Amino acid sequence: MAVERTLILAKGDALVRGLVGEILARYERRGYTILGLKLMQVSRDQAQRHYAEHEGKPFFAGLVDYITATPVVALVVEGHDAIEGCRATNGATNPIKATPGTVRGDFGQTVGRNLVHASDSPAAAEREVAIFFHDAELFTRAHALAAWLAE
Ligand code: DAT
Ligand code: MG
Repeated sequence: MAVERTLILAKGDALVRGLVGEILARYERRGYTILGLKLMQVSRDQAQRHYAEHEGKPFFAGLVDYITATPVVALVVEGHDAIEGCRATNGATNPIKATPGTVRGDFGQTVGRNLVHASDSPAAAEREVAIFFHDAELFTRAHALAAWLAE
C-alpha cells in the first residue's frame, strides 16, 4: 500500500451533461484528498503530450479533438493506491464493458465519450500532473488544516 497522487480529468461530455459534481463526489466519498482542481481549456500541445502513448493509433486525432473541444475539469487526488483505486472508480475504458456502479458503467455508452481520465501508473501520474498543474496550484490537507486550526 502506497500513498499516491493521480491525475483525473472529467472530460467535456461530463461537463456538458452536468455530471461533474456527481463524478467528483465519488472520489471524495471514497476518501481521496483533492490536492488540485480547476476548470480549464486544454491546448492541443497539452493534449498531444497527455495522450503521447496513443500517437499513431486510429483514434488519436479524435482523442485530441475531444479533449480540446470544450473545457475540462482537471484534478489531482491523493490517497492509498489512488492510481488503481481511481481507475476502478472510473470503470473499464469501454463503457459497455464497465461495471454498473462505476462512472463509465453508470453514465457512458461509447469509448469515444467515456467521461473521465485517470493516470494508469506512478510514472504516468507524475508526467500527467505536470502537464496540467504547476506546483503552486497543488495543496495538501495540511494547508487546509492549518487554516482551519488558526481560525
Ligand atoms: P483509459 O482512458 O481507460 O486509460 P486508454 O488510455 O487505453 O484508456 O485510452 C485513452 C482514451 O482513448 C480512452 O479513454 C478512450 C480512447 N480510446 C481508447 N481505445 C479506443 C478505441 N479503440 N477507439 C476509440 N477510442 C479509444
Ligand atoms: Mg489511459
